[in-house]
Amino acid sequence: MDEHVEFVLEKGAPGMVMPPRRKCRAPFDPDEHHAVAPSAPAAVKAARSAAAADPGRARAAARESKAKHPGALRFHSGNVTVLAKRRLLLETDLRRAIENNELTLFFQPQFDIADGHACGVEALARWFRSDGSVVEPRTFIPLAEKTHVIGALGAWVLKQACETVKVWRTQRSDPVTLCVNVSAHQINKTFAKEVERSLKGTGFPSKQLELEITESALISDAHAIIECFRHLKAMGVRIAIDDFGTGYSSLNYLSRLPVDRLKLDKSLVHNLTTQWKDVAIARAVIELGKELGIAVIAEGVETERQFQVLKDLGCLQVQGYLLARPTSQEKVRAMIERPWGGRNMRSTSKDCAPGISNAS
Ligand code: G
Ligand code: MN
Repeated sequence: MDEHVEFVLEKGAPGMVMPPRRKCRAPFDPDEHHAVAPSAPAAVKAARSAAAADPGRARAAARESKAKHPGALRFHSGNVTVLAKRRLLLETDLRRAIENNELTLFFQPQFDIADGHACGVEALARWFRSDGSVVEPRTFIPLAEKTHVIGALGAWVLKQACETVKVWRTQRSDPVTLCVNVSAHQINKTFAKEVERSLKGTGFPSKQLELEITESALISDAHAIIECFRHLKAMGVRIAIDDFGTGYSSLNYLSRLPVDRLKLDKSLVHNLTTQWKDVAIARAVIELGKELGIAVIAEGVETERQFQVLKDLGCLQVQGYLLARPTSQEKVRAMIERPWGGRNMRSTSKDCAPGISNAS
């Protein structure tokens, strides 16, 4: 057996019994993990003493195991522990970051292809650490999801975004739709109530808020999520399916869920100029949206050629680096007041695409 071993077992794993509490000397949270495998007393003994010697490491290892192998009995080597330890540190930092306002919201505008009118903004969190480094959401969101920090993080993003965007107006002085990403891990019985509280607390109109959930999240726990989103819909909140076209694309939830918008995934958009099959899929999604009365926005539009293909396919809305990168609230607020964010247009009367010199 590895010298640096931790014994971890999710509570309630099949075939295992919990030890009586008084006999369980390992000093970590009993709700979270650890139990005894009666058939392996020696292993348990060794693992327990290792865990008792370094409970922080044991807890981190348990979390690692729980995320990857729920319900399993696992032994961790030192290597895994290094990763788990790093994650534990990051988790502590992330909790502190939320409390200390180290998180900032950036916004990325969305535009109507027909005339460049800004139709929405997507709120995206950035974590600026005190040492000057920036942590991208693709690093800290999965971490937040695994460690339950996601609830606090999601609540912060929603409240902050509503507070910031409520006075923003587009060039036609209509209010801008605010899109906020929601993780499946945030959704529980109280989620709709929490959203309602944020809307009331900030005075943000519910019909201007669009919550984005990924397709894969819908596969994992469709029933609970659909229930919750029905409540949200009844409150007037809009619903979008993020990264559409990459998950299992079970179309069945489109008829069960009150979806307002599909976000065509950036990987599909990326391949539009090289893969005829992806063009066919994009065309099908755009047509499907039209049939169902659901808006379709293409995300991750990076080149003029992609833009042109989308326009030819009848896509009506775009978001991506070609038009604007996610940026600070001051910059994006100025952007949405002008067509195409104020970028130079290579416009003709028929063709109104952004100029190549403007990609930043
Ligand atoms: O999963 P979701 O679609 O919410 O992802 C949004 C992420 O995509 C953000 O991190 C944002 O910075 C990034 N993003 C936005 N526009 C583009 C783009 O044009 N290209 C690429 N590669 N990423 C983009
Ligand atoms: Mn999104």
